[in-house]
Amino acid sequence: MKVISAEFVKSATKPSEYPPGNLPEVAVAGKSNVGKSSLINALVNRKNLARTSAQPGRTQTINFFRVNEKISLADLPGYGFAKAPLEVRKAWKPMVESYLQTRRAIRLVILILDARRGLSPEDSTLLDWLDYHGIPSLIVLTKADKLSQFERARQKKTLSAEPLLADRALLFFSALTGEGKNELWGEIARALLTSP
Ligand SMILES: Nc1nc2c(ncn2[C@@H]2O[C@H](COP(=O)(O)OP(=O)(O)OP(=O)(O)O)[C@@H](O)[C@H]2O)c(=O)[nH]1
Ligand SMILES: [Mg+2]
Repeated sequence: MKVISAEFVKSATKPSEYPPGNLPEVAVAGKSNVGKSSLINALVNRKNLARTSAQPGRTQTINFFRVNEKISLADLPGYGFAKAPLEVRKAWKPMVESYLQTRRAIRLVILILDARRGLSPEDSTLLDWLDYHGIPSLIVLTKADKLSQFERARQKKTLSAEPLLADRALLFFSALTGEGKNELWGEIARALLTSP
């Protein structure tokens, strides 16, 4: 998709603060530091629209962006960062759960995994939860630039053996090289088309 405009809309921690849900929304979820904000920046061809950091736990609110006045993107705070202050870790669950439970505009949740790693217990819990609630999700394996072709094939095989991931598309992505960007936009467009 050709990105003509991309802007930050607002940050929120609870439903009363969300922007109006009048656009179809794609949420980006995953472990802390996995590359969620970087993926959003790569998708919209902007260096720092979504704030990124080498330190895990950068995104601590739900950040909403608007693309082409047509699509809303929600950058969710990451989970599984053991070193985060207790209040931050305690705030994560209600923040993300109430978002996923109440946000009617959600059309797709992109679950990002580090292409080099396996599925964490938190990833499985989230995926299970999305499946149970019938929320469409897409697995994206990011930081693919760090893997050789051989390692990719091996990783795909390992992940496909996970019961939760069997029969699911696994899309390699790199915010660094732009690999997978067109495919990901294609998947997003498809999700927006096929949803009510
Ligand atoms: N090599 C490589 N590094 C990446 C890629 N995507 C992200 N990174 C790096 O990974 C680190 C974390 O990226 P972020 O985009 O801030 O990750 P996040 O998931 O938003 O992190 P939190 O907001 O803390 O949960 C940064 O140092 C990025 O430069 C990628 O595709 N390839
Ligand atoms: Mg982030």
